[in-house]
Amino acid sequence: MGLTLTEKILKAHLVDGEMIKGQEIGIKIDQTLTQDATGTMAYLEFEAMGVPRVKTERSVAYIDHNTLQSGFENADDHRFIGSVAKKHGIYFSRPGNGICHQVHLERFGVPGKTLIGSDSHTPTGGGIGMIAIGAGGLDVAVAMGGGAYYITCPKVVKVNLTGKLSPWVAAKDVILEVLKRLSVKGGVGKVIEYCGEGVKSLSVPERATITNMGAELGATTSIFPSDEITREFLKAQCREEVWSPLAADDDAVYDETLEINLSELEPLAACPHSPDNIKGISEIGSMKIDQVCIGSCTNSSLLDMLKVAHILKGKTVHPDVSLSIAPGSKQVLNMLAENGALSVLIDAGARILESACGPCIGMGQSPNSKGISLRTFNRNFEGRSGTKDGQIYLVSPEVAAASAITGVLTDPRTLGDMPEFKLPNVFTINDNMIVPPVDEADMDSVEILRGPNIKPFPETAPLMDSIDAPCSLKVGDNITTDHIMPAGAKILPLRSNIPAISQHCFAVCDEQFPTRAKELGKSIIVGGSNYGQGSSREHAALAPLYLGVKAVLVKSFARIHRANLINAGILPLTFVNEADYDNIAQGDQLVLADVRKDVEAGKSELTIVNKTNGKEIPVLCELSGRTKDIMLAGGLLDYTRESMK
Ligand code: MIC
Ligand code: SF4
Repeated sequence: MGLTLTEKILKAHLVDGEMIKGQEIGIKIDQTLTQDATGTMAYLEFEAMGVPRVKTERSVAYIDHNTLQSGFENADDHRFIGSVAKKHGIYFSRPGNGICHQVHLERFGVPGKTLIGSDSHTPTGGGIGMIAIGAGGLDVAVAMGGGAYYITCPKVVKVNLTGKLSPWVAAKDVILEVLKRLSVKGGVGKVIEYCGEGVKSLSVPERATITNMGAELGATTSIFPSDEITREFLKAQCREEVWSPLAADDDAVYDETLEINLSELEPLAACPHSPDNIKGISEIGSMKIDQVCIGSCTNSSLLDMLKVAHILKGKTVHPDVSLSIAPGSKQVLNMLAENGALSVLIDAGARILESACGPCIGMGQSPNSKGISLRTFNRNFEGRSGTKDGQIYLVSPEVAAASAITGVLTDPRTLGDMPEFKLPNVFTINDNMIVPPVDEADMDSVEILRGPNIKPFPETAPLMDSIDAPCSLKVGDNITTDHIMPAGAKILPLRSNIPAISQHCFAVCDEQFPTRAKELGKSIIVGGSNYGQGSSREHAALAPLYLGVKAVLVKSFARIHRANLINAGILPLTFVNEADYDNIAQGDQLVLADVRKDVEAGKSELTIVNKTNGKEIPVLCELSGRTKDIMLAGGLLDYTRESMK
């Protein structure tokens, strides 16, 4: 029986377990990446492990998220990360060099290799045939130390692409179509593998847009084959030597198949407030807009920018619209400057931002009250833009640019003929903003620069014998990590200070939560389905840990967040009968008697007694041998320390 590309790469990296779908497997990690909003914590964790040099083939630390320096905190974090990187064998991509996923694709990614990153959009690397997975910072720290990374052996979904995109229909519309069909939880436990004739018509940046936003499906990752188009891209990056051809076997067996005829797609938008709330641009109609933001790791490649420049050429941004553009990397920005496209953007009235995440993570450019903002990004969760009642629509760069001129949502197919946009034969390459680490022999000469805002990892404790605690918060379905631990310019500088950032935990849902939880001392959170979707930020587990949360009981979890809870020593539980969700109210006193003994014994069905209403609620506690030991130890850091003894 033939293998899928996913299975081939996973098999070649398997170090623990068996390739049986649904079971936990450990894989060897070749490359890691971090960004600054998760990086400080990840490197504190790495330091706590006491491993002197990273054991990966390549580890890179990027500064791209917290680039607004309105106080000393972010700049201190940048310096800290830079010094740790230099000492411990990690390449350091300086602020201004670009968004981690864009730069990694350009300068470091290698087909067939495994990559984990402390950012949920790490699957961007699947655009060149990598198995690239988003993970919590602690998992990345362990991988840097040479440890395996554990995932549930995934199902593989084949997306068979046929036909060719019509003019002005974009790669973004492909992934929006997949989101429309599968929803934000449709990818959980699965890898999305793109195949078929249609693949040949998509360039690497287009493929990367699709794999990037596959994160919004909840998928483990997404992947394209590595073919001649991949080779051309790597050659143009002067890295042809890392290329190898990779594809699924002809007789590979998939768990599910999705057929997409590219020729039939039309321009789409994800409407507020979810990436799977998809409608056609023509269906929404010519709605008046207030803002357009172009950029983010989804759509900031040179190809995207050239399309935008073509549409804006000789035009002026509509008087009622603010247009901002953040090219994805120094390379992209530099090439736009060299070929004159930058001047076109400036001339049209675009506000050019530095090559960083910027508005995507609420670092500036929050829209006006109730403002309608078209963004080429990947997430439109409520409040993420920094404006609570902002209405964010996720669209392609083509729709964004066309609408910026007209002031209303505009179908780019009205623009007339589309020229052929080509990638250059050679990109402008200058890696002068990537600092290599010092040699191992010199590492003692590097001083680690710690700012006063950098506080240690919160205290952990082994799993309690019994948990007798109130429900401190009850929330509904599809709670995102942006609800649990909001980002934005005000809160992000606290990412390296868990006591301080915890004061903002769940601020979007209930401002009283942090005070209440702290006063209660220990408590349990109850939620609906797909709890913890979105970002990989482990702060969404570390803040509850600091506030005394001992267990989270929900209808279902998103993958990375569940792993982060376990890593933080918080028990993840799911309802056996979803209807029991209604049998718990906020404030009820819940008891999990003898939980430690039961977990130790490998019991997966436990009972919670709701002392307030007398109901007995069966819950699932599904832990494997390894995750069980992590829970018992009080989290991954303690477990790793113990196993290194
Ligand atoms: C995001 O897009 O939500 C982020 C900010 O990149 C996060 C990481 C973080 O919260 O630091 C992610 O996607 O993992
Ligand atoms: Fe940065 Fe936005 Fe991409 Fe997250 S989704 S890495 S914030 S650009």
